[in-house]
Amino acid sequence: MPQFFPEVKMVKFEGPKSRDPLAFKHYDAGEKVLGKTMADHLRFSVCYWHTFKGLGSDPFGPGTIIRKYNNSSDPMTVAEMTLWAAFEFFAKLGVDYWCFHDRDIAPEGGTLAESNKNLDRIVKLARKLQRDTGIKPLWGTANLFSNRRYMGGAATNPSPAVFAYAAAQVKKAMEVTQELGGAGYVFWGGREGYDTLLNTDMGRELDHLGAFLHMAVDYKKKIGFRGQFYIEPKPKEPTKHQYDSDAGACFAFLQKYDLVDHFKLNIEANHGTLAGHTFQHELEFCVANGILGSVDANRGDLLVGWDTDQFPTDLYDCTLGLYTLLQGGGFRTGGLNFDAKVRRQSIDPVDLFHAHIGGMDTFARALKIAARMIKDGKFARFVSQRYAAWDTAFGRKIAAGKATFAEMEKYTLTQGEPRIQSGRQEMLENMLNAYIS
Ligand code: XLS
Ligand code: CA
Ligand code: CA
Repeated sequence: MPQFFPEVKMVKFEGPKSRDPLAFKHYDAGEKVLGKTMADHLRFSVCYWHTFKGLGSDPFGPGTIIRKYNNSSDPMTVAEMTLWAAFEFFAKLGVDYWCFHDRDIAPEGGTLAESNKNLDRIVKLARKLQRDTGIKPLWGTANLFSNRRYMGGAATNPSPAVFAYAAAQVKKAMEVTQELGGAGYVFWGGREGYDTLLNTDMGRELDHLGAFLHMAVDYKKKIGFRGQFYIEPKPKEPTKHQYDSDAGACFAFLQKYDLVDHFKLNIEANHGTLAGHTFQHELEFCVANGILGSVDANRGDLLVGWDTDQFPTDLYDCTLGLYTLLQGGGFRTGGLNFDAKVRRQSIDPVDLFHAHIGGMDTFARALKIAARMIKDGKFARFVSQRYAAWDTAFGRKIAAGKATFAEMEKYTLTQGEPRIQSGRQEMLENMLNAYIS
């Protein structure tokens, strides 16, 4: 096989003093942090769609990036070459996981049967490359948003025939993910939303989405797929409003349709900020409600304000995210998947390495900082002191749901004005900066 990244050898850990841009300064896979290796905490994954299929197109122009593995007029040859390139990249970077959509790895054929045949051929090669390298899917998924049949959504399409096509596609994508030993399967609501309510029956569409996910749960049981199901929130883009708009909306949906036992969430940082939240907020909501699953690691751009999917380099945000994640027990089936793309002027293959090395080093630093914050326990102590009065007999009775309004009135009439305390936000922020510097 030709080498697609000959200019890069295996990426190694050289420590913070290294000046080699193609070496890790902070990510040392085997280093133990809070009793677990960095690799086991962070579970890095490379995404197929941006890293190997993204060629830098934007609404103003076509792609700028030319890749050697695209150099054939036969789509199946391109698919095979791309897979070889991908596994060379995963191995050189030293990640254990990858993520894919069905249509990223194999081209769509003229019929569903043809598409499935293409997929089977590529999956056979993927199994061989996985065996050679030991790399596995963190999760798989189906692309239910690119083909024009899905313009009005997939599970929420006004046509049951489109619903059926989408279900058939997910059925196959689940089988393939299982065959490759995937640790999970993601449902991101591609075009499950609306552009105008003038043509949309929202209640009906939500019911259909619930039915679709129940069919997936049933099929999972039927084939014995043991991977974790995830829903990935996003508030808008491509539709004006996506039904799975944020972690809160997903949780309400899962509860209403009795799906909460079968799904966790895949939180993407840039989707959180598009929803008007922070990355940490979305994770904190998941921890508080027992639905923390996996993470799509990236960042947006404050000034562009769109789903720019940039590589995560913001140490502050990553530290706060990991602080919450570690307190929530860390990843089980999930991991940090770089759902991020290089900018369209970053046209060289080596730019893909710079991007991933930067993201991995940022999270490795963040992990060490968050671990120190947890070990020292200063923030946790502050929070538990702030709520200490809830641990008294009076507080516990209210929290247990055993108190009444009349008792509250009696208490207030006898105790008078409550004593209030400072939230100490600035002190805490200074403390955080001291950890980060
Ligand atoms: C798009 C989403 C998508 C999902 C997988 O915004 O991030 O890539 O992660 O379908
Ligand atoms: Ca994503
Ligand atoms: Ca995104």
